[in-house]
Amino acid sequence: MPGSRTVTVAAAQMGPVQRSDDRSAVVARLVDLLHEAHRRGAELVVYPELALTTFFPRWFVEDITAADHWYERSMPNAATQPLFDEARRLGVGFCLGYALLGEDGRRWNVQTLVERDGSIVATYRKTHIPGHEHHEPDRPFQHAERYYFEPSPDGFGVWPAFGGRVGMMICNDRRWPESYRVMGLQGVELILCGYNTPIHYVPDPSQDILQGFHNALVMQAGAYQNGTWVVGVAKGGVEEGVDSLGQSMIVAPSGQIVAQALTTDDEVIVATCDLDWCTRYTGTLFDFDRYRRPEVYGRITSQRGVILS
Ligand code: CDV
Repeated sequence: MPGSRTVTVAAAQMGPVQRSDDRSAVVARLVDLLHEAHRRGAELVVYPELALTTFFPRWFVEDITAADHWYERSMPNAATQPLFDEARRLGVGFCLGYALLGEDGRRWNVQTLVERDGSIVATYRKTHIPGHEHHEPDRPFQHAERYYFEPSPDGFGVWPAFGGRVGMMICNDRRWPESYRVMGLQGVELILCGYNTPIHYVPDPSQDILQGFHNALVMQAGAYQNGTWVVGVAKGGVEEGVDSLGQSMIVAPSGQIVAQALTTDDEVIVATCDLDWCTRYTGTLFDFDRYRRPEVYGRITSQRGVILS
């Protein structure tokens, strides 16, 4: 039976964004997805990681300033203002992933959460940056995120928004249990996560066939073990020759998938998330205060790699 605190959330999956697609064309797609989500009752629309551009870390440039045009200098800006305006007019909030180039020249992979009245709740900077720092010419495509983005020093926050407690993470963050747990320890009820996941994992192609399984595995486990809703949103399909996973999903605190995308294209899925449902898990099996043993978890924060004992 639904509780009193519900939020209807849309995962606005996107198909590919090609290199030649300009911001205004992409923003028009985002507005179309917003309209579809609004028609279906959504109060919050979650877009993918790096939603405004193609996944540009697949190319390496010797001079990083040659990549500056992939980054936003501010948010909102002239290109994204139509999305902000339309969302506020409809009274729908959203979460948008993009690359940010700060005034200090630092580069971040971020998601900005915007409330229904158009106010910015927070901008989260990606914590776990996968891939490589240098050009690897033997790869079929680059994954040079570690060249293009710094890892955030902030960690994972949780903000009061949409009548609940909302956290954010970006793509690779979803594979790490620490991401969810740090938010779980702040009472998170709804985690928003955009992603770009190529099907072909160059360092170990045996994982290719498991991409969908691993995607669901980590988000379902993270949701269940922390008693939270998780919304994972892909940019899928064949983008500049690279086939990427769709399978956007909304996962309940039980770990069950309540909605999942059927295509790898622009597609909206919607679920009404009962935030009070979280306490069924955080108040029982995962009553952290009662059952956790932080005194024996010291290695989690004091150590990075494996130390053989
Ligand atoms: N954009 C990402 O962070 N992608 C990563 C890599 C490893 C493919 C991911 O975890 O999906």
